[in-house]
Amino acid sequence: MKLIIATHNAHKVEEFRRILSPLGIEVTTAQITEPEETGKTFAENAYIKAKAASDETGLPAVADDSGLSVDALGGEPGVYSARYAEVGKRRATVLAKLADVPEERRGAHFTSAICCVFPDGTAINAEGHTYGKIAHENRGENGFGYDPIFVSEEGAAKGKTFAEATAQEKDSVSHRGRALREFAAKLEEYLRNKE
Ligand code: ITT
Repeated sequence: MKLIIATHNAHKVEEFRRILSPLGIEVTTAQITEPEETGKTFAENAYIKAKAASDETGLPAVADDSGLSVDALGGEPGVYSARYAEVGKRRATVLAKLADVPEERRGAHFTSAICCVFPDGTAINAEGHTYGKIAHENRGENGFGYDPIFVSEEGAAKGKTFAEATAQEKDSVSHRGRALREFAAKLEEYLRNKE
């Protein structure tokens, strides 16, 4: 199965390929107009991006809307993760806001909402979460976005920031890994029932 991936974030493309190609799903990029993300939830924004891309290309399209929710900030930056402070200052902004917050109140989680829209309007949705804590400083060189300040509490990545974890360790517990594996199972079922 081949799907257009509706994203302008090259790191997401890399993660989609890493996670989906072993499951038999190929994603290809296309020049797609970036729609305004007016949704109030990750799921709404994922649908907006996938629908716009499917309408524009006439092909099945899949999108991810994701973000970091910090407990001590009432869930911020959440759906505004990509627009929280200026480029290059987002992690520093979170670290500064948590400067006086003790270890036990530094909890946070990532969410990834996946939506795939087909030209006939059918939509398949999946969502994944992963839990951890906000570090006191940036750690690690891998990954992207908030990865260097997110210390995982789960599985193979436990105790490491997502930027210290290997790609395989991150994917095994990450919000996007979980959402994409759920999506792959739903897609397989949808295609089987269509036959
Ligand atoms: P598209 O909308 O084009 O897909 P985007 O980067 O703008 O790209 P989002 O609107 O979904 O995507 O914003 C998600 C932001 O949340 C992203 O830019 C990162 O800052 C952060 N984020 C999401 N997943 C992440 C991950 O796995 N590791 C680190 N940061 C992540």
